[in-house]
Amino acid sequence: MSALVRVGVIGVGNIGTAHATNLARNVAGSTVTVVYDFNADRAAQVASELGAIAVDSAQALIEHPEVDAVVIASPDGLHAEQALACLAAGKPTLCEKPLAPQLDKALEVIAAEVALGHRLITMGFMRRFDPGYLALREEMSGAGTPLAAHMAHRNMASGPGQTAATTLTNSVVHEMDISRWLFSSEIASVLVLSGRPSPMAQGGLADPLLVVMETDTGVLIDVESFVNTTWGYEVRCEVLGSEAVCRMDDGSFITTSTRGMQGREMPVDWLGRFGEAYRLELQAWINDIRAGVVTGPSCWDGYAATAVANAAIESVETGLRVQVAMVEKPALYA
Ligand code: ISE
Repeated sequence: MSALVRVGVIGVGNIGTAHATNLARNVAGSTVTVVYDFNADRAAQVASELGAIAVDSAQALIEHPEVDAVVIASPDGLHAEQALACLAAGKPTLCEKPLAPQLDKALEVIAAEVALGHRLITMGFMRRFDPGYLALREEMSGAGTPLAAHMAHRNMASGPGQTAATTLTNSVVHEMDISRWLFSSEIASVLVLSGRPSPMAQGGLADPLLVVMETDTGVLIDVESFVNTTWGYEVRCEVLGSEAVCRMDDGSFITTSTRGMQGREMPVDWLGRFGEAYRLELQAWINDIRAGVVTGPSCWDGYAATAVANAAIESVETGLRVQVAMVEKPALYA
């Protein structure tokens, strides 16, 4: 491996471009050598801005001799097959969430990594690197027994073709992961309620959703998921312990009071809210590669979050509280 980790980025839409730019400019120890996007013009533009080359397939990028490590930032449905190709090529990979929207695909990746016998894939659950969530987890340790949590995850506008299922696998998957991380427990059951849809929700989308989860240790978590605020992007989390309640306000935005008004700027999307978390996540990943270790969120974390999301989809369809079924955890992820 050269002195710098040479990264190939698959998918240079919103988040892929942010990752590529961070890796080329804001992360120590890495450079971006190759990009791929199904939109060839977009790939060529990002490549020329970052001094990389564009290739014409994800496979060509994964196998490229000047790619030491891969970032998968393609559409969700392609993550698993590209992760399998990275495992076959033996290259360390940062895979954006979800590992796969479907459980069987996530399990295929787990099986391939277990067969390989060592971890190569890190999941892009960037909230675990967010200073706000880290401070919350630290504060919670002095709040007694965790009992409940109230979370809100609000996006400006739904994407084209968005459904309740994709809201769960693409968006609420963050709360499914961060709940496992905050409470060091698996999610045992989930119930999803949808009420009156917002008039801003297009195409009959059920929005907002109320997602109620219970961990296997009995912590109750409610998540309001709303993807059509029109006013801004917000992520909130409050944890109730037996001795204190701890609230993470929305990042590190400063509230200003003046002339009878009080307010602050709001981010319009996740890059505005979690920009630093993405950079820290990438820096940790590059540090790991240079040290020859893999310590970030694992394929098991990806699989577990997909298992909860799939149970949540079943709950939307049946209206029932659904138990989350998971396979036994392989020793690789102990
Ligand atoms: C997006 O893909 C993200 O990962 C954001 O963090 C999340 O807030 C958004 O809902 C997703 O679509």
